[in-house]
Parts: sequence; C-alpha cells; structure tokens
Amino acid sequence: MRQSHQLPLVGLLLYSLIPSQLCKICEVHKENYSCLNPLISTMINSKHTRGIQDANVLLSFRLVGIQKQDVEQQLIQHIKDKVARKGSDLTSGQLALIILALGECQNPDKKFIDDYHLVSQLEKKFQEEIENMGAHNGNPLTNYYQLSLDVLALCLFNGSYSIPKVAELFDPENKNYYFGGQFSVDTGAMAVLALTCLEKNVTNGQIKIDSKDLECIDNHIKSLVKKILSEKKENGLIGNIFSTGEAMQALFVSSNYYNESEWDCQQTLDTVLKEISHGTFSIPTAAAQIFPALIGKTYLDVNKDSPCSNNFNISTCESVTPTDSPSNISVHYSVKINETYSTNVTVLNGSFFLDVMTEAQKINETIFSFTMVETSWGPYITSVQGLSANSSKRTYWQLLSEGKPLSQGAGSYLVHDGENLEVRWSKY
Ligand code: B12
Ligand SMILES: *[C@@H]1O[C@H](CO)[C@@H](O)[C@H](O)[C@H]1NC(C)=O
Ligand SMILES: *[C@@H]1O[C@H](CO)[C@@H](O)[C@H](O)[C@H]1NC(C)=O
Ligand SMILES: *[C@@H]1O[C@H](CO)[C@@H](O)[C@H](O)[C@H]1NC(C)=O
Ligand SMILES: *[C@@H]1O[C@H](CO)[C@@H](O)[C@H](O)[C@H]1NC(C)=O
Ligand SMILES: *[C@@H]1O[C@H](CO)[C@@H](O)[C@H](O)[C@H]1NC(C)=O
Ligand SMILES: *[C@@H]1O[C@H](CO)[C@@H](O)[C@H](O)[C@H]1NC(C)=O
Ligand SMILES: *[C@@H]1O[C@H](CO)[C@@H](O)[C@H](O)[C@H]1NC(C)=O
Ligand SMILES: *[C@@H]1O[C@H](CO)[C@@H](O)[C@H](O)[C@H]1NC(C)=O
Ligand SMILES: *[C@@H]1O[C@H](CO)[C@@H](O)[C@H](O)[C@H]1NC(C)=O
Ligand SMILES: *[C@@H]1O[C@H](CO)[C@@H](O)[C@H](O)[C@H]1NC(C)=O
Ligand SMILES: *[C@@H]1O[C@H](CO)[C@@H](O)[C@H](O)[C@H]1NC(C)=O
Repeated sequence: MRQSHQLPLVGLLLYSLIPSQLCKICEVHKENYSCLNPLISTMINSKHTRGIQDANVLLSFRLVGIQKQDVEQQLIQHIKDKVARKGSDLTSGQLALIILALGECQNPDKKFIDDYHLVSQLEKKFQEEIENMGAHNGNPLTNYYQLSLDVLALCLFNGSYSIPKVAELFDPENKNYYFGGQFSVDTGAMAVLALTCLEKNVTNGQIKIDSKDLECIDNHIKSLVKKILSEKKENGLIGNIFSTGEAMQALFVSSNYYNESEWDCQQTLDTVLKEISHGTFSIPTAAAQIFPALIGKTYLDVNKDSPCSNNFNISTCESVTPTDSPSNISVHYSVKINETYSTNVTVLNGSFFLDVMTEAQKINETIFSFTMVETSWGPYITSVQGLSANSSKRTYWQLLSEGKPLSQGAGSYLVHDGENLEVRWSKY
C-alpha cells in the first residue's frame, strides 16, 4: 500500500531530474536510413561559398554522426578562415552557430573556440543585440531566431548572460516572434530549445536562479509550445516544410508540456520523408536543419565532452541534372513600393526568380535595379530601386507569386510560364 503512494513521487522526481530520458521521440528506423541519402548528398556537395552555410552543415554532420574526413576538414577550414578574416563582422547568431559546430563532440577544433575567445565575443554581440532593442523600438540588430541561438550557445558553453533579462525578452507576446502578424515557428522553436537548456541547467543544479525567473521561463516554454502546435497542418507539417525540423526538435525536448494526443510525430515524419524523396531539401542549409530531428537528435544534444560518432556509411551519390531542350517562357514582374512598376520578361524555362530580376534590370536599370548578399539560404535581396531593407526598422523586400508570399528565396524558386511575380517593399 505504501509503495503505491511512493511510486508516483519517485516517478515525479526522476521526471524532473532527467527530463530528456522521458522525451518521446519518433525517428527514422536504421533500416530506412537510405531515405536520408538525398540530404547527405546535398550537404556533401555544398559549394562552401554561402555565408554561414558551412557551420550549419558541420553542426549537422557531427550531431547525426556523419564522418567524411575530407569534407569535414574543408568545412572547418572555411569556418576558421571566416572567423579569422571577419570575426567582428559576424552577426551574433552566426557566431553562435560556429561555436556549436566547432564545439560539438570531442574534436581538436575546440581549441579554436578558446584561442579566439569566441564565447566572450558572443557575450558581447548578445549585449549589442539587447542595446539595439533599447535604441530602436525593441528591434534587435538581427532577429529573435539569432538571439535564441545566442542564448543556446551561451548556455551550452558556459557563457554569461543575465537570466532575468532572458526571462523578460523571451516573453511569447514579444513582437519579434512574429513576421507580419504571423507566428514564426522557426523562431519559436529555437527559443524553446534555448529556454529548455536554461531550465535543464537549473534542474541539474548546475546554476541557481530566482524562482520567479524559473516560473517565468517555464511559462514561456509552455506557451511557445502551444503556439508551435497550433501551427500544425493537416499533413503533419509544423509551420511549413522548412520549419518542421526545428519544430520537431522543440517538441522532442518539451514533451512534458503537451499531451501525446496533441501531436502525431509519426505523421510528421512520414510527410517529411515524402518531401525528401521529392527533392525539397536541395539547399544544404535546408538539409542540415531537418536532419537532426529525423534521427531523434536536437541542438540540446550538442556536447563538448562526448565522443564523435559515426552512424552513416556514405555511398557517394551522383546528382542528376535534368537536360530539357531549352524553351523560352514569359512572366510578368512587378516592383511594388507605393507605386507599382511592371514589365514582361522572357527567360529560359527552368529559370529562377533571380534570373527574372536580372533580366528586368537589363530592361530598365533605374526601376528594376537590385542588390543581394549571399546567405546560408542563398541570395537574399537587400535592396530594389536603391531602397534598402533594415532590421532596425523591420523593413524588407518580400517575394510573392500571384500575390502570395513564397516559401523559397530568389535563388531557388523556379518560375512558370505566365506567372505574376512581385517584389514588395514591406514591414514585418
Ligand atoms: C529572420 C528571418 C527572416 C527576416 C530576415 C531579416 C532579419 N530581421 O533578420 C525576414 C522576415 C525579413 C525574412 C524574409 C524572408 N524570408 Co526568412 N527567415 C528568417 C529566419 C526565421 C531566421 C534567419 C536567421 O537569422 N538565421 C540564422 C543566421 C545565423 O543565418 P544567416 O544565413 O546569417 O541569416 C540570414 C539569412 O537567413 C537571411 N534570410 C532570412 N530569410 C531568408 C530567406 C531566404 C530565401 C534567403 C536567401 C535569406 C534569408 O536573413 C538572415 C539575417 O541576415 C529563417 C528561419 C530558419 N530556419 O533559418 C527564415 C527563412 C530562412 N526565411 C524564409 C523565407 C522564405 C523568406 C522570404 C523569401 C519570404 C518572402 N516570401 O519574402 C524572405 C526573403 C526575401 C528576400 N528579400 O530575399 C525561409 C527560407 C526557405 C527556403 N527554402 O528558402 C525560412 C527558412 C523560413 C521558413 N521556414 O520558411 N526572413
Ligand atoms: C521503412 O519505410 C517503409 C516505407 O517507407 C515503411 O513501410 C516501414 O515501416 C519503415 N520501417 C521501419 C522499421 O520504420
Ligand atoms: C561550466 O560551469 C560549471 C559550473 O559553473 C563548471 O562546473 C564547469 O566546469 C564549467 N565547464 C567548463 C567547460 O568551463
Ligand atoms: C549547462 O548544461 C550544459 C549541458 O548539460 C553544460 O554543458 C553546461 O556546462 C551547463 N552550464 C553550466 C553553467 O553549468
Ligand atoms: C492533457 O489532457 C488532460 C485531460 O485530457 C488535461 O487535464 C491536461 O491539462 C492536458 N495537459 C496538457 C499539458 O495540455
Ligand atoms: C558500415 O559498413 C560496415 C562494413 O560494411 C559495417 O560493418 C557497419 O556496420 C556499417 N555501419 C553502419 C552504421 O551502417
Ligand atoms: C529565347 O529568347 C531569346 C531572346 O529573347 C532568343 O535570343 C532565344 O533564341 C530564345 N530561345 C529559344 C529557345 O527560343
Ligand atoms: C509611401 O507613401 C507614404 C504616404 O504617402 C509615404 O509616407 C512614404 O514615405 C512612401 N514610401 C516610400 C518608400 O516612398
Ligand atoms: C504583358 O503581357 C500581357 C499579356 O501577356 C499584357 O496584357 C500586358 O499588357 C503586358 N504588360 C506589359 C507591361 O507589357
Ligand atoms: C518547361 O519545362 C517543364 C519541365 O521541365 C515542362 O513540363 C513545361 O511544359 C515547360 N514549359 C514550357 C512553356 O516550355
Ligand atoms: C525606365 O523607367 C523610367 C520610369 O518609368 C523612365 O523614365 C525611363 O525612361 C526608363 N528607362 C529606360 C532605359 O527605359
Ligand atoms: C537602419 O535604420 C537605423 C534607424 O533609423 C539607422 O540608424 C541605421 O543606420 C540603418 N542601417 C542601415 C544599414 O541603413
């Protein structure tokens, strides 16, 4: 009789001490690992020219246990070069990703983190984000996705930061979780990972914090998880296909905040596998962001002291390039600021949005001029007609087709004959 009283108590204790062991995680079964080959090929064939893509890929390689010496060495060299060359130009989230990637599992590159004082550099950059919020109407230098990466890396790598400030900033009602009124699942998911890292350190007794802050953080996680789940679609995707991997990670580490009936993990997994076979994750960063969740890993598993694992035998796959006989297509292209400027553009079938913009620029250099920067997702449009996006003002150039925002960028969205394309000056 007494035992039946004590069991739940013991259970509760275990529950709070080792929450990670009770996570329900659905994952791709080992016998089906070949379904993941397209992701591996995409990451291996990455061209190492795009912003912070290398850190995304390296982090994924190490976290899921893909050992491919030559590729890994190349990634590491690029990352180190980038830090040495433009360390202070890196954004806070870029630096955080680099720390996570270089610091994951026992490897000789960890020394680099100390040699270049990357953690204290990150502390400084995180502080600058907060200062920008103070000076510019609550807008960080970058965004909350990156602030979450910052907190996560500082938490995992013993950086210092103000916990009450984090508790205050990451309030789920903060506008920075939203773009154009829409909850950003990627952002919310990254915040859940960061806040859960904090909470775990408290439960493990590694750090002590005010119980008011702990309760606050706990409530934030609870309500963010609710918002993430409310973005679940009928086919199981959460947000869109590109946010689903990070949403899965967030749900893995927060399973005591929702009921089993609220999320069919297997359904989500099946839909993602279908999308992999359709070639949806053709960008290395997209492949890198979805991969960990598919084998039950999360960014909270980044551990500087665990041995590096090897779970995959790489069979080198060749990418097939479709060779269609070239034909021309015609699309309608508009730039919308207050006025709308339009033109018809002819491009080869199989062209991307960016090709249309380039052709339009040839037609009229004044009204269709634009600039872009390479990022981990490909070219990001920074200005059109000389008008520049600015995070401190929450302005950007939105890409649309038939009046609907695209879920891909200018460098990867394939245009169709007769399509109406638009770049629109917008606030988020
Ligand atoms: C914040 C954010 C934005 C902000 C960026 C400005 C800011 N304040 O930082 C805003 C709201 C303006 C934005 C715009 C867009 N975004 Co966005 N964005 C993100 C988010 C949440 C975080 C990016 C980040 O900071 N990464 C971390 C840092 C360390 O990496 P980084 O490479 O240095 O980050 C820069 C780039 O990612 C760039 N960026 C942001 N979005 C996009 C999208 C594309 C296609 C490109 C090339 C670059 C880019 O801005 C970051 C800061 O400078 C990601 C989510 C994710 N999972 O990555 C989505 C995400 C990257 N965005 C996405 C999309 C589709 C867009 C838009 C194309 C939407 C549209 N229809 O207009 C536009 C970009 C149009 C353009 N001008 O080229 C998709 C990309 C999917 C894909 N397969 O390409 C993502 C994955 C969201 C999603 N789940 O759909 N975005
Ligand atoms: C492997 O995938 C197939 C089809 O995609 C599925 O029917 C099967 O159940 C999977 N195996 C396991 C062990 O999950
Ligand atoms: C991180 O901090 C904890 C507690 O302060 C300490 O025990 C641990 O040794 C530190 N780890 C590293 C790698 O500095
Ligand atoms: C917090 O936890 C992480 C992972 O469990 C650990 O690496 C880190 O050192 C901890 N931080 C502190 C300050 O103890
Ligand atoms: C789970 O469901 C039960 C009853 O169905 C409810 O009482 C409880 O609050 C739910 N828990 C969460 C975390 O939503
Ligand atoms: C990789 O291949 C070797 C030899 O074929 C095999 O012994 C090993 O089990 C494989 N490892 C994995 C993770 O599949
Ligand atoms: C496509 O159009 C361009 C000029 O608009 C022309 O030079 C080219 O021959 C056309 N190509 C095809 C395959 O029709
Ligand atoms: C658009 O029009 C509004 C109202 O006339 C004006 O305040 C704003 O500056 C214009 N925006 C641009 C980018 O020209
Ligand atoms: C573009 O083509 C469509 C028909 O294909 C035509 O109605 C429209 O007037 C053209 N627009 C411009 C700006 O030339
Ligand atoms: C463009 O190419 C796709 C497949 O590559 C084909 O289905 C489509 O009919 C082509 N369109 C035109 C107008 O040639
Ligand atoms: C470009 O467009 C502007 C505004 O419509 C016009 O004044 C200018 O003459 C055009 N330039 C060319 C080269 O067509
Ligand atoms: C962005 O806007 C802020 C606030 O108006 C301004 O201080 C800053 O210089 C602008 N940044 C760029 C790159 O134009």
